[in-house]
Amino acid sequence: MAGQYRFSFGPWNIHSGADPFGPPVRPSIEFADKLPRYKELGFDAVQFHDDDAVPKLSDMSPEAIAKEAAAVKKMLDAEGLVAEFVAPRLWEDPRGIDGGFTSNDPQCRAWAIDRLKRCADIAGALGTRLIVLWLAREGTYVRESKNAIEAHRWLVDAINQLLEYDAGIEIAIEPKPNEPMDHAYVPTIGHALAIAQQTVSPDRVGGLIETAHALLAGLDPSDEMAFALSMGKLWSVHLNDQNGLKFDQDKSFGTANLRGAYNQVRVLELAGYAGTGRFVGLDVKAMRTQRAEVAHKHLANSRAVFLRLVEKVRTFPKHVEQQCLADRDYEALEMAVLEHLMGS
Ligand code: 3MF
Ligand code: MG
Repeated sequence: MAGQYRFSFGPWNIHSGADPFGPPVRPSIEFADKLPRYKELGFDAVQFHDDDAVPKLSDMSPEAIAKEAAAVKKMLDAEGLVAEFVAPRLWEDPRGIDGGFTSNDPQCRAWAIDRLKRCADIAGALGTRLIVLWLAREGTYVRESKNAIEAHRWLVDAINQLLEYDAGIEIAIEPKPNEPMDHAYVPTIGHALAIAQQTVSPDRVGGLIETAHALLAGLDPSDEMAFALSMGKLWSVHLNDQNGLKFDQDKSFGTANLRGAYNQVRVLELAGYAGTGRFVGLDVKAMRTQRAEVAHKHLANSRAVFLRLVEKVRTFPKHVEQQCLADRDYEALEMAVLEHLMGS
């Protein structure tokens, strides 16, 4: 069973527990020391921000960046790991303070597009063709501060420039409705895939859906996934969980809403996602209260819950489902699902 799905996470998912109200509570761990953890925890692929791979890329030439990324590829090879994707971390640079692609400052917009190209170079050196765009600060706190119509066109233009720069690249947009911004410009997968259609190469622009982001938008993550899957455009997922409408919690998969988690696994099963070769990414964070010695359990637990739910989806009695649908008895269907999940 585990062999059919392949799992990934990013180095930021093993972290020292700082939050906006307090400092780190666990020692920080070097990237190289995180790598051996992947296989131990049952994972095959690493998700990268561009500066996870090349920390000082802002001060380096394109050639030096590609060389350093090639050295990281060797570290992956040594651990039997692959890179799943690279995402440009525009939101920590001073030039990304007001977004980047949608900044009012043309110099910041030019910088953001240039950084996208370096990100593609890093992806090439790491052996992946997937770029993920989480558009963190592409939005506003104050609606009057940007021309939102123009901003959406700038976004399409930036994506086009990347598609034209590297013909091998695929882009998965990771929508999120808010945080850090009050409102973000691409809040849902519907927005992301509409943007995709406006680009010069719609077939090379798809989506990554994060459970918590869909919930923060007031939507059902499994239906968001189904929307992308119906178009062959779900190119990764960030499974996690979220307890209501608040800050992005990145809780372990299934911990707040086990049935919601079951439904996400169900759509992936319905789509034959395991056979597509795409990864199941887990964007989960250890709680700040977790001691350093056990601050990796959230990853193994999330993967274990996922695989248990695959079992549950595969063993749900098909004849019961068919009978309930034929009778239009959805109360009976719902009870059958709950009984199945509760193990009776
Ligand atoms: C923010 C996120 C991000 C993205 C990551 C890769 C830090 O809510 O989910 O995690 O997933 O930047 O795109
Ligand atoms: Mg994410």
